[in-house]
Amino acid sequence: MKDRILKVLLSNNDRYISGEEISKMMGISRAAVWKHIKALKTEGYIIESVTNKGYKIEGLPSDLNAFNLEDLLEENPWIEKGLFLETVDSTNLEAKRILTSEVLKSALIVSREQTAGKGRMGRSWFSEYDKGLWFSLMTKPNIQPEMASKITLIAAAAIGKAIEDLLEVKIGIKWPNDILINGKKVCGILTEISAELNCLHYLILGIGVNVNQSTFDKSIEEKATSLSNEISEDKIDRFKLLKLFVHHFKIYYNQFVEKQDLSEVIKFNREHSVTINKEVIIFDGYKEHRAFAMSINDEGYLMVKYEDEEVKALSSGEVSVRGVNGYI
Ligand code: BT5
Repeated sequence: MKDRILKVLLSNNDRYISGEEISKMMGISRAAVWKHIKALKTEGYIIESVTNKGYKIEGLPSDLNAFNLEDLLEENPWIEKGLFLETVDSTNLEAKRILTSEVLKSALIVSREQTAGKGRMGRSWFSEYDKGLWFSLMTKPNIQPEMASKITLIAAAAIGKAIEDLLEVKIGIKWPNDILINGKKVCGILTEISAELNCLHYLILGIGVNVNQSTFDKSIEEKATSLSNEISEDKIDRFKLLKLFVHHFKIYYNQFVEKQDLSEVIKFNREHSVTINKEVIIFDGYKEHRAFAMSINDEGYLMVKYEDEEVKALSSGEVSVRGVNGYI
């Protein structure tokens, strides 16, 4: 009911609409209308109420809301479905759930909060209410499953570029899925797929950006930061960031899926890499190995030289890499 009243207010945002009129439309009492308006106000909607005139909506609660997501979808018809949530366990999990009941080519799920945000390999991702940009983009690219790891590189370039477009900062990419500012993690990417051996059913790209937090959980405070912390600004617009991401992602994604062209993405990853030219520890799921990260090749693989001089190309899907001296 509250959402229906909100819709009425929004579609009449150029005039006052009386409590009487709303109550007739909704088939509820005027007192009930008032109760819902009060609830909307506590959610941050700015609603003016004037005696004998009624209600008029003057402002939305946050930089990121269901309405601007709708605008984004209108500008991007290639995204078939959008979902804006107050809270969810994980936007990646929600994307998977949606796919069990709907046939979709693509979907964008954004939540103000995640109660069980996921990192890679069963790790967790802190996703505080309304402080960050927590979202998943589901697509069904016509590519082989082993190519899916390239989408992580595409996403890293797209979100990295979005951050640099929006703010005066230089980001670093810790190959392949962490975005850093001044050596601290500001964004993580989790790419999940559903596939048969040689057929990809769908891909879910989960991206978490710390935007407006000023403090972090003890367990990550040494290595995590937020955009607002790094540029000393109170409030950074998450919607603008999402919009820029979608813009850059679409360009890179189409280059890759339609022309197998990753050149711009690789260039961006190379230019921003904080992994290259460093001693690293590589975890292959069984054991840790020490190596030297030499370069990122044209396919986006990390070229490393092991201690026994063997040179190998690592795909992001296979290994986890960290620096010898701590996080980077
Ligand atoms: C990642 O994993 O960096 C991928 C994170 C993806 C999160 C997005 S949010 C939307 C979508 N829905 C989800 O459920 N997930 C995706 P990984 O490289 O494994 O890093 C995880 C590690 O980063 C944790 O073990 C912590 O040490 C640290 N960490 C957790 N939360 C953090 C945060 N908010 N900021 C910085 N570091 C964090």
